[in-house]
Amino acid sequence: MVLSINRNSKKDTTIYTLYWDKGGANMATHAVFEELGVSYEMIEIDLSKNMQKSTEYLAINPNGKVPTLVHQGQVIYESAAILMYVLDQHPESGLAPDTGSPRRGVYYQYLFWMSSSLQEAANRWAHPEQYISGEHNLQQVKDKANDVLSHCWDIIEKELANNGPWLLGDKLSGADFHLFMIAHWSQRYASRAQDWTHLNTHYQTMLNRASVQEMMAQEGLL
Ligand SMILES: N[C@@H](CCC(=O)N[C@@H](CS)C(=O)NCC(=O)O)C(=O)O
Repeated sequence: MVLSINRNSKKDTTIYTLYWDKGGANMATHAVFEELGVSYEMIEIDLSKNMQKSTEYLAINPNGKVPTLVHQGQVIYESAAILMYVLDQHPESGLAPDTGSPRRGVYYQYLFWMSSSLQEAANRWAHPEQYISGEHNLQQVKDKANDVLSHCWDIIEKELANNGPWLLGDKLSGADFHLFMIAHWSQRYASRAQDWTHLNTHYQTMLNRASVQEMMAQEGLL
């Protein structure tokens, strides 16, 4: 399915193309497109049909994973990198701290850390078979991932309690969209972000944003 959102705005000199799957790691950038009000098209890569491993898609993203962004002919993969790149095209949005400001460092910190620690643990919990051969020790992989997830939620909970309501304090940023995405996935995990007080408030607040609701409606998640 190809979804085209064309807002015919004068600033839309190029359109973003995002390869996606329902509820995949595309959710954060998709919501950010809505938040920014830019034009974009979404090309569905149905993971249930293994489309991510097709020759055509592997030629675009050799990892065989979604999301992938194409902008001005440039292919970019990795959800956090895509999010940061898109926000750098729209500095007026204020969703990414100014380059060189101390907050920019914290913004990098959270996006890199979520990508390499939180999101990675989420993947290990959801897909333990990707990390170990055979079926005997899958539960051990999940148990360990569960511990890491809970530890990560503890870290974020403390940060939100002391310096919230957003990851960067009083200012919403792209990092909050990435956190929302992983928190949303976690509803089916043993370690759910929603079981931490401030994380749950963050999740519900993000969920109620018009941009997030629109993204979820378009992805068939409501
Ligand atoms: N680190 C990558 C992970 C992307 C990822 O794991 N995507 C999943 C969907 S949420 C996927 O495409 N899985 C298909 C597969 O592994 O075959 C990112 O953040 O972009």
